[in-house]
Parts: sequence; C-alpha cells; structure tokens
Amino acid sequence: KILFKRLAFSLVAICLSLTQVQAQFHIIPQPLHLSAQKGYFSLSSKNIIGVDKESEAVGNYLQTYLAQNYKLHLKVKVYAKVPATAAIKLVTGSTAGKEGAYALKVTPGKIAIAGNGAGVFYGVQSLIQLLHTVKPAAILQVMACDIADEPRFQWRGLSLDVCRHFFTVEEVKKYIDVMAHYKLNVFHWHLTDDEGWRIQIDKYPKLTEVGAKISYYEKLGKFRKLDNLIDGGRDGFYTKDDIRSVIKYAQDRFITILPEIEMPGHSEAAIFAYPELGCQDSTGAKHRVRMLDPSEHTFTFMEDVLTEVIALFPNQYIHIGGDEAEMIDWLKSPTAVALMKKEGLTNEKEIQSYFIKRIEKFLISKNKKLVGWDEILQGGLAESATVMSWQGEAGGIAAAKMHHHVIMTPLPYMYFDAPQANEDLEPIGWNPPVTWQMVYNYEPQSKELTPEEAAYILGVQGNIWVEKIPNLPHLEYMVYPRALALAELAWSAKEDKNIDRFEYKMKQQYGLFKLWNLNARLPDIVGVD
Ligand code: TNX
Repeated sequence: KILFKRLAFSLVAICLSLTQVQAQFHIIPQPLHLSAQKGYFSLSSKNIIGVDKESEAVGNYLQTYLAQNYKLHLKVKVYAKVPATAAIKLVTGSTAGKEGAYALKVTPGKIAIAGNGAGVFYGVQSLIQLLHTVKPAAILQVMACDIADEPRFQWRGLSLDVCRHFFTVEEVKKYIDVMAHYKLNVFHWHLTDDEGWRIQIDKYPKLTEVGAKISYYEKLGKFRKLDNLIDGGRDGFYTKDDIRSVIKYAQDRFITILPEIEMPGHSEAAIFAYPELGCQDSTGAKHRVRMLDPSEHTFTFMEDVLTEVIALFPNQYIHIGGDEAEMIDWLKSPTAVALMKKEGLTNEKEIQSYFIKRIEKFLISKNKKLVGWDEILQGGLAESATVMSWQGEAGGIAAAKMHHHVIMTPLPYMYFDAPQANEDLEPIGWNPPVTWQMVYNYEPQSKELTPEEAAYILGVQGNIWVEKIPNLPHLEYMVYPRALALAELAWSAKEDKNIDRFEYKMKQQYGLFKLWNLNARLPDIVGVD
C-alpha cells in the first residue's frame, strides 16, 4: 500500500511538469516571480553576512537562525555600503513595489537580498525555506534562483485566543515565530473573554488576580459557564513586561500585534472581578453576568483599561470585540433604559452602536483606530471603524460598500478551531470540518464588490478559538498546515493560484516542521484528500 501511495505521489509530481521547476523551490507563500538558475550556493562558516545599518537586525536574525537550526556560525558585518564581494548581502531600501517587496538572487558565488521595509526580512524567510542539507557531508545548500516578490494584501493575520486556555509567553513567541516564516504579519491577540482576563491592568488589579484564575471561579462555584472548555481551562496572565517582550519579539519579525479587549459582551471575567460593571435589573440582581452595563462607571473603566493598553501597544489598531453581545439584557437594566431616553435610542442595537461609537471617539482622541467584529454594523457603524467579518462575508461586504476597511475572516473557511477532516477521525473541535483545500480556495475580495469597493478589503485572517484546544501541540496541530494555505492566499497573486503546486510544496514543509519542532497535522490522514 505504501509503495502504491509513493508511486501515485511520484506520478502526480511528474504530472505537475509545468509548475515543477517552480515547485522545486517549494516556497510558501508562492513568490510573484521566480526563475530557476543553474547551480547551487553552498553555505560555510567562512561566509560573512554583509548588511547595511537598516538590515543589521535581520542579519542578526539570520545568523541566529543558522546557528540554532544548523549549528552554522556566520559573522554579521555592518557596512555603510555593502561591497559586491560579500557572499551574503542584505540591503534595505532599494526595491520598488509594495511594502514588503524584495528581490532575492542566488548564484553559485553569492546570495543577495534587497528589499524595502520588511522586504529584507521576507527575502530571508524565502532563503530559509530554500536551505537544504546535502548528505552525507551535511553541506547546507541553496539552489540558484532569481526571485522578485511582493504581497497581495497588507493584512495577513492569524489570531490566538488565550482566554479559554492560557498560553505562556514562550508558547506565544513560538506561535509568532512560525507565522513569520510564512510572511504572516498581524498577530491578533484575544486577551479578554468570559473565561479569563489575561492582561495586567495596574488600575484594576482584580482583573488578573480574580479574572485570570479559572480555579478561583470554580471554588466559588458561581455564575461561571465553563462547560465549553475541554479540561476546565488554564490559569494565567501576562504582566506588562511579558507583553513588552512579546511586542519586541513580534517587531523583530515584522509582525504587528492587534490586542483585543472585548466589550460589551464576552465580559464575564471582568464582571466577576468587578461586579459593579455587570448589567443588573431594577432589583439589583445580575440576570446575565457577561454583559457590561452601559453606565458612566463602565465607560470610565473601559477608558482606563484602554489607556493602559494603548500605552503598551505601539500599533495603530485596537480591537474592541463587539461580538455576540446579549443586548436584550439591556432592556431590563435601568441604566440602559435611562440612556435610551437621554440619547433618543429606540432599541438595544442602537445602545450597542452608542457604546462602540463612544469608545471609538476615545480611541481616535488617542490616535488609534477601532477594529470590531461584524456585529458592530448593527444599529449603525462607528465613523471610521474597521470591520472583521466573521459570520460569513455579508458584514464585510456591507462595510466595504460603505467604504469602511474590512478584514475577511469568515466562517467556515477561516476557522482553524474546526476539525480538518471527518469529525470521527479528528480531535473534537467547533463547527463542521474545514480542510486546507477549503482555506486555499477562499477568495477574500468577493465578486459582489466593485474594484473600488474591493480595495477596502485590507486582507484576510485565520481565527483560532481554544475552548477545545488545551495545549501547544494541539494548537499547532489545528493551525498547521491550514495556516500555510492562508499565508499563500494572503500573499500570492490571485492569478497564480495553483492548488496542486501548493500541495506539493506543503508536503515539502515537513522537514522544516521537524526542525522547528512543530506538531503540524499530516496532510495525508485518511479522509482528508
Ligand atoms: C464565536 S468568532 C466567537 C468566539 C467563540 C467561537 C467558537 C467570534 C467573534 N466569537 O468567542 O470562541 O465562536 O468557534
């Protein structure tokens, strides 16, 4: 059977003859232009990585990568102008094209990478994927080639929910590391939810003293709805120093972090820590404990929290959640009813819209931009909000038609918490199966949009919710290889999609996965392809 499988695989590989030459290079995501040249470059510890000042950090990154993964120790040398004689040459700033564009030239004598902004780093990532060890002498080689590349979308995201199960700083860094290898550039960090508040806020210490301890809730045995969690969740939170170190780690890999602070729903952990934030009825009883009361006290709290979050995260976007709010609860809250009267609001959706708009004003006053899940369209969209379309594409399409920026992350395609094949063959997950093929074939710029409207689609993102994902190996199993399909559809030219070539390249990644100790799911499990 194995022999037959191998034979079949070779046949498929041969049939790919048209794209074979390109596929040999098996770079994911597929570069815009790639041509094979004659010969190989062989790396040795005598090679110097020659860099200009702007590329120095990337040069150091490449040096560390080679030392850690291949025990090959090269020197990095900084030049005002890198001489043509440098065996490995990294130069920033000279490449035309979109942000992240680069050129990578490998000849038997030299490796040269030139790029703008993040481009040199992306050139290094392509180079890393081309490295292969030649046995028996264990020489590290790169096939000669000529690559000119740039991304299709500027937003190539992957999220991580650290609320349902906590993931440590080291685990998050590994997650970011692998994202960077595939040129993903936005890490959406879901930091607060019903099951846990995971970011230290100095002004409200109980958010983490109480809100980050699932075991604490269990002791009290009140209110908590933890039965979604596969093994009861994990305690833990990030100190501000932890967060700073993750931000620096991501910056060094040209990844922006999008922090998410959930409101007005999904707020059970915060309300458990500070009950006065919760929606109450006229008797003072909390009928639901996941909804924030739209009181002045709540707005002050949120502005205080966001002030500390903004002080930490340098990027321009802040995600405020907005999904699945149980808005109907507001109709029983005297605070909400009084607010409706005062502001002339007619229903609960308008209360939500008021809530989000008020938070947006605050963010804008701090020079930040608001991102929210597509429910923020209900009751009227905040003036310059960016919409993450998760309940299918409808919200994103509507927002783009209203000339709002959109990130497409629709069910089912972009939900990597779903199983990857028939459910009886896979660990338990949310939702029906999503195969890597479904991810690969997804197109973020819907045909329903004119070219002008489609330009509002900033990009695409894979989402991971971890109710059923209790540890890092399981997380990696769920995310890979699907995130590779995401990376290619987010980066590579639409006209150059080729699922057979992608499959071939994807199967070539498993050597790297082994090198990186990544527990990716094997694509060949029965029932997948
Ligand atoms: C909906 S996707 C949620 C998450 C859950 C997920 C489970 C979204 C914006 N909200 O809070 O974890 O379903 O798939």
